Amino acid sequence: MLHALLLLVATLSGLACAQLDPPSTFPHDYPGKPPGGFGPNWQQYFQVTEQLPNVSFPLSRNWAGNIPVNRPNHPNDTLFFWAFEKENGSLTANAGERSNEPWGIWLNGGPGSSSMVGLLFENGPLHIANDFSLFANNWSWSGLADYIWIDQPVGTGWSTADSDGYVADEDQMGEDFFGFLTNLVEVFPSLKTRPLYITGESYAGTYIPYITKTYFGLSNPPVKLAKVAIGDGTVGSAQVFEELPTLSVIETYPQLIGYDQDVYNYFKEQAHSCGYDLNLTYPQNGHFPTLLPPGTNGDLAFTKKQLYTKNALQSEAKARLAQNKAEVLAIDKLRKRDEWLKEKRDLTGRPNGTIDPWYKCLLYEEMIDYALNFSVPWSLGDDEKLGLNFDVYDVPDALSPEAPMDATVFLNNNATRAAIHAPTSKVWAESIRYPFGNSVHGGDPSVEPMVFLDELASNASSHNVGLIFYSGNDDSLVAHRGTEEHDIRRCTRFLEKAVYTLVQ
Ligand SMILES: *[C@@H]1O[C@H](CO)[C@@H](O)[C@H](O)[C@H]1NC(C)=O
Ligand SMILES: *[C@@H]1O[C@H](CO)[C@@H](O)[C@H](O)[C@H]1NC(C)=O
Ligand SMILES: *[C@@H]1O[C@H](CO)[C@@H](O)[C@H](O)[C@H]1NC(C)=O
Ligand SMILES: *[C@@H]1O[C@H](CO)[C@@H](O)[C@H](O)[C@H]1NC(C)=O
Ligand SMILES: *[C@@H]1O[C@H](CO)[C@@H](O)[C@H](O)[C@H]1NC(C)=O
Ligand SMILES: *[C@@H]1O[C@H](CO)[C@@H](O)[C@H](O)[C@H]1NC(C)=O
Ligand SMILES: *[C@@H]1O[C@H](CO)[C@@H](O)[C@H](O)[C@H]1NC(C)=O
Ligand SMILES: *[C@@H]1O[C@H](CO)[C@@H](O)[C@H](O)[C@H]1NC(C)=O
Ligand SMILES: CC(=O)N[C@H]1CO[C@H](CO)[C@@H](O)[C@@H]1O
Repeated sequence: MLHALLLLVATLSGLACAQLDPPSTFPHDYPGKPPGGFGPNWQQYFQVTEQLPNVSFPLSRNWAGNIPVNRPNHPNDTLFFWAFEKENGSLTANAGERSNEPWGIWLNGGPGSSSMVGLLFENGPLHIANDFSLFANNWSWSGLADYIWIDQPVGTGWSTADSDGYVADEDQMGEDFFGFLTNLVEVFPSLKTRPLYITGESYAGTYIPYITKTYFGLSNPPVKLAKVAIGDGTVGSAQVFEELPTLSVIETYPQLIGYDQDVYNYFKEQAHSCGYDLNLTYPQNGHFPTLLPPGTNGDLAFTKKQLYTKNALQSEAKARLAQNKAEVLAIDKLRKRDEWLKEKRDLTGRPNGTIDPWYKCLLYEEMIDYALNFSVPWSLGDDEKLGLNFDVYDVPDALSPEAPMDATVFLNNNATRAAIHAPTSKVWAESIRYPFGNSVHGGDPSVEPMVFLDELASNASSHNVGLIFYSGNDDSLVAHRGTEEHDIRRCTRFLEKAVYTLVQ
């Protein structure tokens, strides 16, 4: 179960690049929609009472649908939620009741990934098997507390947005989130005073700190935040969560480099040249030096990375591998690239340039390409049918073929859609390239939460809100070493508040 939790989730599918405006979508009005503002009378409307296809096992009572974020002039900007209660009556308790019983929210990342993936493959009560049948997950987090999976920001998953209503940045994301919560707690009034745990993974490592920051700025928040927990989160820069930890990933899984000591020494020296071998102590005195962007060789444009799904990352790696092979054949280019050798360890003795200094500080890309090209079993998978067999989120998983982890069949089925009150104005996609600022080419313009983590931790201390960062051992993309680095770097004074869990 913890293993499954670590699968992170995002793809580039969804929005076609050809279209200029992001799509306009809107919620569907199902029969029995109450008139007027939100209140407990909406529980009946949202309750999932129709039979879900392929679900032949009992589920706790659950509610689902779209709720507006209260953004002025954007009535179709909504978030989609699917809530499962812990025990009969717990989520429908009256205002002020069960005030010591926590409730939780789960968020997937992306940016632009649906939290339905977390629900259906990681920590929810119903799971989809490889053959698209459904089975009960007996270890759902809804067995611990009333739990709600939420698609956000607006326009993600089953959430809706008009074509100029997508969030501009993370601050707007935070405002939208509290607009939604303000309405949600009118439907389930006991949630106003019960301790809230906001949990999520991957790019939720950017969302959750911004949501928490927004919360601390509200004079009268609609909920009572108790803790936040971020798994394998992108709290810092891509360099810190991706490039810097590469050596530690290789040390954990030396089979990635075929146990080759020379190759290991090369990566080690490269990590040192790039300033990635920071020695962490607790308590840490002072800040670490600033790391320079690794993409300085101009050949691999290095922008703040979108976190892809396995499939998208694999095709990226595949493209790089193809390019690599072509370049190995082009002797002139190779010679040109060999000029890098002057400043790096001399590898001329190695056959066919098996370690390529051209990558400079892009150690993560180099590690993956190396494994795909030279290390069994990954090197066996260079085949369209087999896939590449490199699961960036779970290094020891070399399944061939990869598990499909595909929720489109279940969620886009009309009976499912109607039962969970999902929109009819869109097709559910696991992930979209999120169109920040309503531009299909827009990336996230907000600064990384690492920049305000000190202040966030200080606010959290004074509000008695716990911050939990946890990491999976097998995730190479957002690896634990990066989490240790950014938290120790920024939060030494507050580390007593943080819990580090290395999930085996
Ligand atoms: C759950 O509680 C409701 C009232 O809150 C009741 O009508 C219903 O029968 C209960 N269901 C089960 C399975 O206990
Ligand atoms: C889940 O629990 C049910 C009821 O206790 C049991 O029948 C089922 O086998 C369990 N499923 C798994 C995968 O353990
Ligand atoms: C909201 O959706 C409705 C359809 O339900 C549509 O008629 C309306 O134009 C949309 N509003 C905006 C601002 O996009
Ligand atoms: C900290 O709290 C103050 C209000 O006391 C708020 O204005 C500020 O945005 C918060 N900052 C963070 C990073 O939480
Ligand atoms: C970290 O420590 C190791 C040995 O203890 C040393 O080789 C390395 O240079 C140190 N890194 C930095 C950045 O000081
Ligand atoms: C990758 O491996 C193949 C053999 O499997 C070899 O022909 C090719 O040169 C290697 N590529 C690089 C970049 O070394
Ligand atoms: C239901 O499960 C079967 C496999 O048992 C699968 O073929 C089918 O696509 C599933 N349907 C839905 C709507 O999930
Ligand atoms: C699903 O519903 C839509 C209308 O909302 C309809 O056009 C489509 O044919 C339905 N699909 C199936 C398989 O019934
Ligand atoms: C320069 C060099 O070592 N070239 C070798 C690369 O690998 C092929 C086959 O694996 C050899 O034929 C080359 O001699």
